[in-house]
Amino acid sequence: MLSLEKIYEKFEAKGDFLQASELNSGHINNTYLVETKEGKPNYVLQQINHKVFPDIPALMQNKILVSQYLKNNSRQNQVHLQFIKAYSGQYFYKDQTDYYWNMMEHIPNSKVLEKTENTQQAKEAGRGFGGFISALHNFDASQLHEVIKDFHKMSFRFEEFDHALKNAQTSYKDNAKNWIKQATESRAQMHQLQYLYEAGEIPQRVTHNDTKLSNILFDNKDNMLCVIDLDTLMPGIVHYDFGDSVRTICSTSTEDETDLAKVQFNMDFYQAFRNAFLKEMENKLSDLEIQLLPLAAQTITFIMGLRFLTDYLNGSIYYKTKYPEHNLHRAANQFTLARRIALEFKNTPLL
Ligand code: GN1
Ligand code: MG
Repeated sequence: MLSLEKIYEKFEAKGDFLQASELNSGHINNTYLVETKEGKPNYVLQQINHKVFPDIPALMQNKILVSQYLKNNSRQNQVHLQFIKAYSGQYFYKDQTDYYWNMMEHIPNSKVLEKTENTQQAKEAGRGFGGFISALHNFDASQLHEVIKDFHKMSFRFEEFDHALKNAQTSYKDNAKNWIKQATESRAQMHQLQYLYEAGEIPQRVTHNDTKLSNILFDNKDNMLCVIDLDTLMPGIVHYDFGDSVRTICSTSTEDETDLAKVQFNMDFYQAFRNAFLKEMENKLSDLEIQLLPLAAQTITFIMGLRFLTDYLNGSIYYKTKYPEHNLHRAANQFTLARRIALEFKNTPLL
């Protein structure tokens, strides 16, 4: 494989390479901070996982189209992602081992949060993700490629789970038996959003599809700067994004926490996030869409649990893991959180 320096030099960057260090984020791609001798700008260089994303040129086309649209259609002072062209003229570089790379300017004085620390951050995250979907309200979703087919479709995720369960090693099934039971018991309820979408009750929108807290950049005063990681941008429903945010922003633990007593739901963060999100949406959501927001939080948290569990049963071939039970522990964490969300909203009529 080429060195990171050589890959960096394939792009039309301004500065000379000084050093690169891995940014510790994400379960799928490899991401590096490239510091230049000039120091301004620095860059974020990313190797995209082609086992997960089958058509990377299409993915890059989505990212460029949407980031340019956002630049032309957002309020002033909004920070935007600035992708860098490779000397080939495209926004990606394919190396000799068929790995694809893309690069963007690093946004200075920015930080990423793994866990919400205060309601200001929850509110700013709501402003970020709500503003993102709102700004794309008039963007024609048919221009976008479906980068991962059926990404948040519950019936597809259950098909994958069923298949994994059928072929799993007995020891994996034994270790996971309580969570397999929980997944199976929730099956019907967790399909509700999908059925409403398919029945045309919930409108299609352009969605980000990976709206976790760590996909927002904050400044050092906890103001939101920018939404990042546009890899999974595709047509979807607002519930995917709202739900995925709530699962990370309103949990008192990260998804790697193994002490399930620490996995709690923070209602103050929820209210702050929700209110800011809805304010940005400026009456664009229907009453039914709003009514379904708590179910969305439960459903997307559940689907992450189901995907982690499926990957565990498959022998951990999809997500990066640090130890053999990592995916099982993540599944337990997410199923626990989904249950706590259901309890929090049990008196809220969902439909
Ligand atoms: C993956 O790689 P990362 O962390 O951006 C996954 C998301 C999950 C997330 C769980 C393409 O995102 O769907 O929510 O892990 N992305 C893909 O943290 O599967
Ligand atoms: Mg992602």
